[in-house]
Amino acid sequence: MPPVLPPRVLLLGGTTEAARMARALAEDGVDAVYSYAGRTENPVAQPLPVRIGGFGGVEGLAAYLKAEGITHLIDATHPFAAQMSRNAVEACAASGIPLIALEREPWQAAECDRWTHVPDLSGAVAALGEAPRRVFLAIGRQTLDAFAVAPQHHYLLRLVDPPTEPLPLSRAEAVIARGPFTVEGDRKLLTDHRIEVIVAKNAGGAGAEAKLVAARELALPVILIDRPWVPERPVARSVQAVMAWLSG
Ligand code: 3Y8
Ligand code: NAP
Repeated sequence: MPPVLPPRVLLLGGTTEAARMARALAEDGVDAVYSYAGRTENPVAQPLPVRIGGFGGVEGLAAYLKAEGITHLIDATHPFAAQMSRNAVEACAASGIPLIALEREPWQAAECDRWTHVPDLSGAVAALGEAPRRVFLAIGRQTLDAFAVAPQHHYLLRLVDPPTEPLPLSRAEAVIARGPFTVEGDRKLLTDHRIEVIVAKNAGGAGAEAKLVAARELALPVILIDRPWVPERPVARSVQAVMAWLSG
């Protein structure tokens, strides 16, 4: 019987859940690497060795898994990081390496919530309507240009880092802040900027939920963008479930 090698884990991170996963792996002394895409200037430090940057598509990831002797992949990326999740499923299938996704549940509306669910960014633009509105566009930086077709609105943006080039929206102002956010902070942001509607991704999780609770308290409407499709794969809803999978 060949000796069972201890696991060597690649943790695809960039979320609150990934940070919790990193702490559990570090506390258990698991040999693991935390991976960031390199989207932000100063990502939060992690209690694991960190690598930053893309792998170079499916082939690049498969080569990394082999070169680094990875035995398990935990995909704890954001539900909207669909390309990364697709690549991970493909690379692990090609490499015969087990994969699990640590994924948070989508947010569910409460009775009193005024939510409109839309399938994608263009659905969100359409849901805003023609009449000019004061919009909190809480979707980050990467997909702002989808709203350039609706310049009549006043946009409040929240970005992790100061923009390095002009924003694609003429009537926009940006606050620079990194979550997790608080309800009181988001309630103040919404009232100070006289926001009439929020556009957000159905990210789930606690790190971005504050604005939805603040919107509920202020009886503001929310346009919520559905998650993109990701392929079938094993999914865990808790760090403990992933640790059990790892020791299984
Ligand atoms: C680089 C790592 C932790 C992780 C914190 C979570 C919570 C706070 C809320 C709003 C919504 C948004 C955005 C958001 C949140 C957490 C989590 C989450 C939303 C950091 C981080 C990285 C990123 C990338 C960044 C995106 C952007 C999205 C801002 C670190 C802080 C809008 C998503 O400028 C850019 O290029 C930013 C890009 C992808 C979405 C976009 O398309 O612009 N996240 N966010 C990760 C990497 O390099 O691999 O810098 O430390 C992580 C977090 N952001 O450690 O507790 O878990 O979701 N991130 C969304 O959900 O809608 C903000 O403002 O209310
Ligand atoms: P994406 O569109 O799904 O991925 C695009 C490419 O970025 C991937 O193909 C990969 O490049 C690289 N990449 C993505 N995540 C990576 C990671 N964790 N480690 C190494 N490379 C990564 O990704 P995204 O939506 O831009 O998200 C990027 C990061 O931000 C992820 O860590 C995600 O968890 C975090 N995040 C995203 C959002 C969001 O709204 N999208 C919200 C919060 C946090 P190669 O093909 O070259 O390997």
